[in-house]
Amino acid sequence: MFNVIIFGPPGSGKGTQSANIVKKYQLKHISTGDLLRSEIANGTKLGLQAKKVMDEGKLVSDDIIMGMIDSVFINNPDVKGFLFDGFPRTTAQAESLDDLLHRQKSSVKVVLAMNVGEEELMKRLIHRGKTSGRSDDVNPQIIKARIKEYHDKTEVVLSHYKKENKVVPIEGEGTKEDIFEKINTALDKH
Ligand code: B4P
Repeated sequence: MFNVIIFGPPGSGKGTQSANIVKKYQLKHISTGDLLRSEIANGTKLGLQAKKVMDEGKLVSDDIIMGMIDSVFINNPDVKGFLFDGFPRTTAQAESLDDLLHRQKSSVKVVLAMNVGEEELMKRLIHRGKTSGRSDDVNPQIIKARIKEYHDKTEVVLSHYKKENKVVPIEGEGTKEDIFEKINTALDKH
């Protein structure tokens, strides 16, 4: 299996570039953010729990996230590979993912680490908030809390994959097309 992680702070282009990557490389897209928003839209118990946390800009618990990932694995036994978008966001999630893939005699092949400056992140998310209807994009304080949560809990996940030489840094500022070109070059080497 060809398993790829797209990694980066909120607003770094993970969701945007994922759409192009899954189309070109025929991978199954797993966005934990999209899965959570779908639970919220369906008004499930899990969705209600998650909404409260997401509206504070915090990370949803590892147990909830791993439960969702387990279900996607069970429902997609024959894929060529997964593109993990916005996951793993903690070291515990990264270790659980390693175990899950190991049981399938597979592993993470590449981690695309999107680099975007904080000013640009704020600009993009505030702009998206005008049309997205996402409650976590409209308030600059919540966006700042999400970026802080990234620095406090998520950035460290990169060291987990750096030890295994799997991280490819991608300059994430510029046109969406140019950034996709850089991602193509990185993935084609694998
Ligand atoms: P996510 O859905 O993952 O949200 P995100 O990080 O804000 O989105 P993304 O990074 O994909 O957006 P993109 O840059 O593409 O998470 C939302 C919340 O869910 C989290 O805060 C957390 O509470 C929870 N959650 C999700 N996964 C979790 C996990 N594993 N563990 C715990 N909690 C979890 O797009 C941003 C904007 O930039 C768009 O408007 C886009 O058009 C624009 N853009 C993209 N590329 C651009 C470019 N090159 N130039 C200009 N604009 C660009």
